[in-house]
Amino acid sequence: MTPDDLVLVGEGFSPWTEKARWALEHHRLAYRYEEYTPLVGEPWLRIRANRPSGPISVPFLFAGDGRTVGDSFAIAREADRRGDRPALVPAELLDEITTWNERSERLMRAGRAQILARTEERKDVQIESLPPHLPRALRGVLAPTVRVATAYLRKKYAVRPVSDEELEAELAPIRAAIAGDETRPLLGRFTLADVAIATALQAVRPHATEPAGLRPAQREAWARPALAARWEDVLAWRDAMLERRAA
Ligand SMILES: N[C@@H](CCC(=O)N[C@@H](CS)C(=O)NCC(=O)O)C(=O)O
Repeated sequence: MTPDDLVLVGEGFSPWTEKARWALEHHRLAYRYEEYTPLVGEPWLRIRANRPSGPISVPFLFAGDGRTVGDSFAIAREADRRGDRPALVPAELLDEITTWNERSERLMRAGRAQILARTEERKDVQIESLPPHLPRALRGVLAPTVRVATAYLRKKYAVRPVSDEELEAELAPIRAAIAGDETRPLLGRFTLADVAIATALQAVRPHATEPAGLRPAQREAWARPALAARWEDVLAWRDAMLERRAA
């Protein structure tokens, strides 16, 4: 590994991972991506990260110079440090971006609460949650074991259900910032605020194709159709941001 080599460990269905990937790609930083399996992947992640105890989550970035970064916001700042494209977190906007990032965390956490509940209820989502290289018949047999991981994640992240009404309070400032212009960055110029909120809107309704690691039953399980119907303008803004990412 050379000092510039980057390895990102993440979950293909996760908005936090998507946010980190977008930040690295914004700066056109090459990285190797490794898929992480909740619960069973954690001991190996801790060993590699030299963090035997305390909080640890993915996305997690390993750099060839020995740096390790374990939070999507911090990964974006690391991308700013290494890249030379316009900063995602310019110093003069740090406070405002932090506020938007916290809002995105609340949206993503609400999404986690819903997907864990749906995973516990639905066998098709359980099957999709198992490593895809396992034969489908075996995934069918193993499906109920996914509940061990959901119980673990519930405890680890003190998960609580979040109502549609509670989420509307997070969505209203997004609508206000866009002010009817679906291509307008939240702070008037493209920053991590846009990346964080665009990825977090997965908790209202996932984008049609992103994140690519989100499988069909999972995609449906993330969605809140009644809520989404009231926030189509905000979702259209998200789609426009993703088009910009792909361009
Ligand atoms: N604030 C963190 C939150 C990351 C997070 O919650 N990651 C979850 C995604 S569901 C995770 O790692 N879950 C798997 C695990 O904890 O084993 C960030 O921005 O990266």
